[in-house]
Amino acid sequence: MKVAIIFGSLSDKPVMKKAAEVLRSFGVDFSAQVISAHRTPRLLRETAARFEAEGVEVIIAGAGLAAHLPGVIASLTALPVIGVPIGSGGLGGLDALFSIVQMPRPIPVAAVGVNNATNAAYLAVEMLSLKYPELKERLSAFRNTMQAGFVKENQLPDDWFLEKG
Ligand code: RP5
Repeated sequence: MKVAIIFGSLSDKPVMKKAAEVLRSFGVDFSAQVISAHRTPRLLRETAARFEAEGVEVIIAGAGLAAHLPGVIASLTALPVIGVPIGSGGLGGLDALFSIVQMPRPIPVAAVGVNNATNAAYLAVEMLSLKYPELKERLSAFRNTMQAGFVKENQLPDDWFLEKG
């Protein structure tokens, strides 16, 4: 199983490293590369072909501003692409969100929330768990632990409405 993480600039790294952390916690192999649709278009084309040759199964692509990287790589391969809108620039990521979520048919890009590279990785894990039973088990164990932790940490005392603050 393999995920390729790409992002448009080194300035996206603080957001995109969250995807790497989640994939690593699930033991999913991944590669990471800075590549730009408008600054390195030829390299992007070659990279899409290489991903297919290497057996990459899901691509996570982060970009800010006009954010065409996820859509362009989606046009160059039939591998599923999860786009992460990055909140760089004056519009706080709304520009990137719209670019990614409004992909014209028939080239879809799955979109997560602005800067939510964490969810992009969880979605990639869910996709891969359809094929890899051991990953499905890890995901199920993670969900059970998360749920139990949530219940434990979110108990309301009887007099919760009398507390100050
Ligand atoms: C996009 O433009 C990148 O994904 C980044 O979010 C944004 C700004 O890039 P830099 O000018 O910081 O390289 O291509």
